[in-house]
Amino acid sequence: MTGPSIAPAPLVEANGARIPAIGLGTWPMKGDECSRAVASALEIGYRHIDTASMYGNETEVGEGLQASGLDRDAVFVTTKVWFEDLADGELQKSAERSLRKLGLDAVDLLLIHWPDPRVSIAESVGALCETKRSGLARHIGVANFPTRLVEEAVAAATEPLICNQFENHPLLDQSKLMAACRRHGMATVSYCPIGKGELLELDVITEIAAARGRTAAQIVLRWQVQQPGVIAIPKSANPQRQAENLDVFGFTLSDDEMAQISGLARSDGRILDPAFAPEWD
Ligand code: 1BO
Repeated sequence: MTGPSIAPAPLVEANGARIPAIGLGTWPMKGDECSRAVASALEIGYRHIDTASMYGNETEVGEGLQASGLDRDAVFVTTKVWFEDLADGELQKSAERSLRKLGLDAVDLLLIHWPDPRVSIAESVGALCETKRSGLARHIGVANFPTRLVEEAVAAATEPLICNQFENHPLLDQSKLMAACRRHGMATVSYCPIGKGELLELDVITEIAAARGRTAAQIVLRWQVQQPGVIAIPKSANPQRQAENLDVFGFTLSDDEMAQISGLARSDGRILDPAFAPEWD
């Protein structure tokens, strides 16, 4: 492997962890498309890959990691436990299955993918903490937890929770949830970070992009990572798009541009709201 073509993303510090501010999201990639996407992202300069047991692509993520030839410690790997596996004992088994598929001894970050009201936070977070103590995961955190459940999870945790991963983009106001995570020293990881295609066609975005000679997606990703403690995991299988998505650290948006982009939030901005989702903020 030659050196990366784009400088790796800066690290975000959160409760003892250091996480690259841009990662490759792998949902819903599968099969060869996924292993090739992971390998090309790592070649370009990504050092953070996000998967989940539910995505059905952990084996291919592992193949991409292997193909990169990078040292294990050079790449931050996240996986997640599906909400049907949160009982004590089941959660730990899910983590072990994920490690076998990924071909790793430990993941850098293990997340509860969605809360499940049928399993108490004390039980699921207790089991999650156990995976850290037993060495299956170097760090732990949650995903799709609204503020109320973040507070419960932090109170129940005996190991630091380093992040909450949730849908976050300019069309959805997540300021309350982000503030709660920051109060607890947690990073926030934005999935669907560039929202729907429609966002990239709004005048606010296209005008800033034209003025700065950047793509619309780069403007939105820059808005993400310019906020304290925010990490974004855009998905792309296209090497050129992957490179653009990582190349967002060589310019800064003004306070006015940041405010204009935040001002795009609207009440119907949420993209992903499955039947099993919790009551959102
Ligand atoms: C239902 C899976 C959402 C992305 O993690």
